[in-house]
Amino acid sequence: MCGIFGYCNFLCEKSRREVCDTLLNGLSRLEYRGYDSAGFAVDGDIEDTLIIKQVGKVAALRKLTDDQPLDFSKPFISHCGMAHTRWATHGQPSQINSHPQRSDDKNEFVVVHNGIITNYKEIKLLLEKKGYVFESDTDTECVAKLTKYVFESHNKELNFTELVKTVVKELEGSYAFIFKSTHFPNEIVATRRGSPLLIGVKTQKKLKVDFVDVESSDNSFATVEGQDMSRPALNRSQSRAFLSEDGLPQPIEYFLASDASAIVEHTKRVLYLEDDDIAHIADGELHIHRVRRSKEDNTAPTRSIQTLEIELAEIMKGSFDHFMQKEIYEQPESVVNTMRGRVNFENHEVTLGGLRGFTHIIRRARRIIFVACGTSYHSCLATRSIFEELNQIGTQAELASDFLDREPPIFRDDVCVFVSQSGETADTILAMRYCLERGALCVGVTNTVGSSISRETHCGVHINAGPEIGVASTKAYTSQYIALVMMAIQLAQDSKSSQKRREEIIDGLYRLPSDIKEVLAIDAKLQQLAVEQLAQEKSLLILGRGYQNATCLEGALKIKEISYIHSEGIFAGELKHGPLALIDETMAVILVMTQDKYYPKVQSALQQVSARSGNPIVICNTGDENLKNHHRTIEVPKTSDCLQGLVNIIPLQLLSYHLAILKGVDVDFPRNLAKSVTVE
Ligand code: UD2
Ligand code: GLU
Ligand code: MG
Repeated sequence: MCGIFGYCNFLCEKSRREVCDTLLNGLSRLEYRGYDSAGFAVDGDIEDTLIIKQVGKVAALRKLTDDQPLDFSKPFISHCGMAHTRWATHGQPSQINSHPQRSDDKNEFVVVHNGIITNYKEIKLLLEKKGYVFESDTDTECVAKLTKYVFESHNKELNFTELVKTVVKELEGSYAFIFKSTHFPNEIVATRRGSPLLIGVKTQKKLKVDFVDVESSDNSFATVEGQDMSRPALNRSQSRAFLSEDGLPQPIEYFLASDASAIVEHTKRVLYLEDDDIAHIADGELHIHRVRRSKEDNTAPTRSIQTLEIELAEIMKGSFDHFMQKEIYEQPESVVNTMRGRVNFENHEVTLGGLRGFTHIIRRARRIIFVACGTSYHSCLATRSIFEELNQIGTQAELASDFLDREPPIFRDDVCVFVSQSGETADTILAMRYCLERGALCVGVTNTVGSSISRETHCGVHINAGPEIGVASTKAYTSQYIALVMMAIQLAQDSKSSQKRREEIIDGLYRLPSDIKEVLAIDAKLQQLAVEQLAQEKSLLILGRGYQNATCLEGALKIKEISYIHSEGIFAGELKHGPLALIDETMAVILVMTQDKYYPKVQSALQQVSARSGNPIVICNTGDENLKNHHRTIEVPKTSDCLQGLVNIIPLQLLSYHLAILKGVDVDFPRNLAKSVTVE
């Protein structure tokens, strides 16, 4: 989730204008990551901190900045500023929820944050008891306020590093942070766990060494006689990289960012922070400490300063060629983000905060009606049967456009679930309004906090997959699927009879990240399959049954939307009723045949296809020797039947990607399609 940028100049004079421009340009570089609001903090005129922030684009923030009554020519010999693009997870996109977040109205401590603090409610409660008044709905604000609280409860005697260390020890979740404080002018502390953060270094002269020592907490705060405890003893030997030849401090600039795309235009010398590193920049020096000093801490004793050889365009996508590929590969993490703070794997419970207060109504529903378009519709199909099984409520899945055409009867005791990555899909919004008018309970499942669907539904679930840039949806599909499975489990939570089944599914969810990784590991084989066998095809059928019907439709959609090869997902049960006529030795077929209760029936589909000289590629579970010996196979790990579709879709996503590359398609921007379909 979204972007962080920080800029520190030491002994090299910059005007306020230059500082603001550097911060705003840094944010522009991070725009591609997706965001809903932006803001930054710089020094004011009298030992204070200015915060400028608002909802919307970086260009609008630039304009807002220009409109401030500030002396932009004011020079700063040394200065630390920080900036943020926000993708809301806690609280709507609004000016007050934008970052930087602050400790109090004097901006004593300000912080920018990427990620989610899962225990923020407990911290907030504690601070409220101590008299702190919160102004935003973000999880981040509690971090700013906790910092002030810790500082004051230690009689303001902690140095900045120790302070942040004490604060982050209390935090759970994932984060990258930059802290700035009026108590520590011209200093910045940055730390991370789970979210990326790197630091670029720019000097005129060469650095003495190309690494920074990780300082152990033993000696870095040793009390030097006669010296104030509140400042770390300067330990020259430990920041030897930043001294010039003559041993004197030299002019230096630091750039902190979520990824190298925002840094590379300034410097190619970068240092990547590791989880639990605390970076302190002060007096032109960068010091790195660890949050916890533990004997098991086996991170390296130094952080090397590397030279980026790559070009901007490459960095944006990390080591990936396209956003779609990056997003496919992100799935082991994005599925965890969807479950984070919601699934308790130990006591096998699911708690979707967004449905709190509504579960009893949903349980009493006459029908559950899913309404969605495209890939989102497939996530509904994939999970419909687990809803029916666990809850014994009639559950139907509707394409929003067809639903609108039909204007079907909708009643007050219906529960309608609207699924959309962007939350702005026009057809789905219209269907939602239609159901709202008829008094049904409307539930949203979306990736975008503050979107129309998120706002207008009665309740819902944010899938928290992080921004998806590639037009062909991949990680949003798996996260929507999981959100719906979690919902089905939560609704059934009181039923004793389904307890074993729920536990089995939750255990499957636990293994999911490693299952997905296992499939990603056969990517080279899939690429080869695309090159040698599938790229030449005019048409490709994908067959399956039961839970895998959705996989077939979604796999075929991926292939047609980005490789432009005609592809159809076919319910294997329907084969005899028509599609079988297409099968001969030239027709390309992929058969999804993982082991569940439908396996024998899919086996008969395989026989029907083989009997017409078809030679399908079979997606099967690892170790299915019988299939392996007689067919071309793609092997995937076995999981709970109702989750198998999450694993099975991955090879089809990868195949569609490779086919698109072979066809020379601009993968992230396929012709005729838009990411967010906001017209009917
Ligand atoms: C909420 C916070 C999350 C974290 C967590 C801690 C937000 C956006 N989420 O997550 O940041 O603090 O609590 O427990 O602040 N909703 C709709 N329609 C939709 C999607 C969501 O009405 O399509 C509502 C939902 O009913 C809830 C709110 O939006 O009232 C937040 O939904 P969520 O899924 O982000 O909720 P949760 O509890 O996982
Ligand atoms: N959880 C924070 C918020 O919602 C940060 C989100 C982000 O990574 O942009 O404000
Ligand atoms: Mg879409």
